[in-house]
Amino acid sequence: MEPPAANSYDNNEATVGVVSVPVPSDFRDLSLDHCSLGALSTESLSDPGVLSKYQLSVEQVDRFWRDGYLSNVRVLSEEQCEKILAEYEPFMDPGQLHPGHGLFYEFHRNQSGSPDNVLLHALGQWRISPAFHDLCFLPSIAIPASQLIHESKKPTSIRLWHDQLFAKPPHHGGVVAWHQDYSYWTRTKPICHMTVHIALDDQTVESGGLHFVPGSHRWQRNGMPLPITDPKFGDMESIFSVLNDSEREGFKPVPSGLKRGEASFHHPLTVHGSFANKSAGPRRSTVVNYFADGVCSDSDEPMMNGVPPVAKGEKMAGQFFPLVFDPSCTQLT
Ligand SMILES: O=C(O)CCC(=O)C(=O)O
Repeated sequence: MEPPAANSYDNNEATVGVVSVPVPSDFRDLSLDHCSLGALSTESLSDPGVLSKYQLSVEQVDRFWRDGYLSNVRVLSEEQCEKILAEYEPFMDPGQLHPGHGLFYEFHRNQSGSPDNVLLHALGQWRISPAFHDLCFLPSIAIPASQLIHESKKPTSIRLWHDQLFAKPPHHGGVVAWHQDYSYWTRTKPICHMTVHIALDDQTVESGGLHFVPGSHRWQRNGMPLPITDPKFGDMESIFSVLNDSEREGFKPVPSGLKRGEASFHHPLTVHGSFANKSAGPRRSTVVNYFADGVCSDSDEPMMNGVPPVAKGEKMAGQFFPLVFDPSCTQLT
């Protein structure tokens, strides 16, 4: 077997799930800023020209609701990818802890715990980095998310839930076991959520690109998702322990085929996952998760590390769940 390449993802000692690093008092927590800072774009979500530039077609919206996902939507220019990657690099380097590191909701330098299967996974970079902050408010992402999030297929107000980083190093980048996102989100309801997965490198089967199981957004257990089968994300096959016969038969994953700067949008129940990165290049991506305005808390526990609880039954809102886009204030139909 080829020896794993030495690189910055590998320091298992630096694995921190719950982050408890102090943040300097003069470091600005960007969760206080509920609109674009101009780090990636000057386009405004209320400009009719911007709306028509990014609005999805009826055919794309129908395809999303038929398959449970829509892939290959261009959301970033090459220049925007470069800006994001410049702010991504310090997060991957254990030698230089970012001053805002303590604001991550979670930071796993290697979620699997195995040096042969390395997956950097973090939540909350929007609080720390202007480019990642602005990604959550970017018209090319927020407008399609608003169009796709509600089964009525009508544009709907969206709030930020959280963001995520997924990075796999060359040659020994880890797998992400098949899962439904809402299995991790049952502390909020009803199910009206959206995941936007943004590729910062071309994704191929060899590089561990994202795959979707078409139609699996209909797989439920009495209105609830499938159970979590591997919290460390390392065991691809674990989901089969909870699938019924017809789900096993319908389990036909399709590669997303994302190119750098493209996004896929997927339903919170769509089963997805990715294989190991065996290629010579890194496979870096970032994710923005939204829910529809009106989604409520279903738990009195804190929603994320460092985030105060939202009382059960209360609407999700406030500093950590900003309103990103309200189509009723625009001409989006
Ligand atoms: O990067 C991956 O392969 C997994 C990403 C994922 O789970 C997601 O985008 O929801």
